[in-house]
Amino acid sequence: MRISKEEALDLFLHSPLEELTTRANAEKESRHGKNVFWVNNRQINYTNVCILHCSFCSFSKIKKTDANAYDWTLEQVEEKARAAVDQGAKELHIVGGLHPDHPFEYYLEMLASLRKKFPGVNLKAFTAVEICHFAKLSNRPVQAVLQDLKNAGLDALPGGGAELLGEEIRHKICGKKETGAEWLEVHRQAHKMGIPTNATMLFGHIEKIEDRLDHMEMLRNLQDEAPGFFAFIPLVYHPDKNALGLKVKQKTSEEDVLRTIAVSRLFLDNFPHIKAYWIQTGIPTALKALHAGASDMDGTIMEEKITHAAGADTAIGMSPERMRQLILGEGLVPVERDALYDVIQR
Ligand code: V47
Ligand code: SF4
Repeated sequence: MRISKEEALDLFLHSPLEELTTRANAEKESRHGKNVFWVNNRQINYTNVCILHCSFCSFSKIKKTDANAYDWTLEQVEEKARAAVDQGAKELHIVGGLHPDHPFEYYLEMLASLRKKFPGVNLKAFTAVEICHFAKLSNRPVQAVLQDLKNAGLDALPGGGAELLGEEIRHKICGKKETGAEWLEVHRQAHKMGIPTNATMLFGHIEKIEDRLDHMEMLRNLQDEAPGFFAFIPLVYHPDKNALGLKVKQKTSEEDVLRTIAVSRLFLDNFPHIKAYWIQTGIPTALKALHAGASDMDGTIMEEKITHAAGADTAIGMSPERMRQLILGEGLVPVERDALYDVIQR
């Protein structure tokens, strides 16, 4: 039976950790048995120049002239993609800052040329925030933008930019970003057009547990109305070198991460997967999360910039062999997938 927000809050605050994780693990096993999904992928962050300045972000640069600002050419993007595909990548996860100058055609060309050169790889590209930016740039509705991107080769949308969807907390941490309702609308449109997506949640900063549950409820409602989410990804806030870090000195605790994963597995009963994003949780916590409701390890990643700009101390990627060994070491079954959750190898 579906749990309410009040029940989820009670579980989060009062259930002994082991009872909670055991219950979430049973839920995960009823869906996926011992299977743990992972993808051979690469993240490609094509630029860090961004017209926004979210309080938690250490990655973006406002000025193109900043010493650390970069903006890759399509050839450079292609080089990164080739290196990944040569190593067996099945997914390219492409996201970047909101660059002030590139026309919408730049992004279409990026997808079209990658699709042509690397037909076997899934293109999981552009957060809802970027999609809204493209809609403004091209002065066209979101649906038309998504259709053009789909025609150019887009397979799926990643889940970034969701942060926390509730109005009040969103205003506090990223007031200039598109609203929660706008984020949801992009994903609604994508799902209706047959483009699957993910959903993230940035937690462990100044929010209340109620904000997390409000966020999850909005996602659960959208998934009921217009199904299309594959995975929910709790993102652990990292406080180095960003404005929010002046208020929040430390990453949240392992217990908070495990409780969040477990409650999300129980609450989001219409989501196929909960991800343990090892880049942010650290590998030991991600492995514990696999016994607390998570059924997906994201991937090999190869190059991570956003969390590492904010002080992540994990490696920036891992080999497919290590991924398999880590999952096997937990007594679980590694299942290699692509971005659309088609199984490559069990
Ligand atoms: O949207 C920014 C977050 C996101 C920080 O869809 C931060 O499969 C922690 O969305 N500390 C990008 N997080 C990452 C993302 C993602 C990752 C893995 C898989 C998928 C998927 C999506 O990173 C941003 C923002 O919410 N972020 N700054 C920070 N200081
Ligand atoms: Fe720009 Fe995204 Fe960073 Fe916000 S989180 S400043 S939109 S790159």
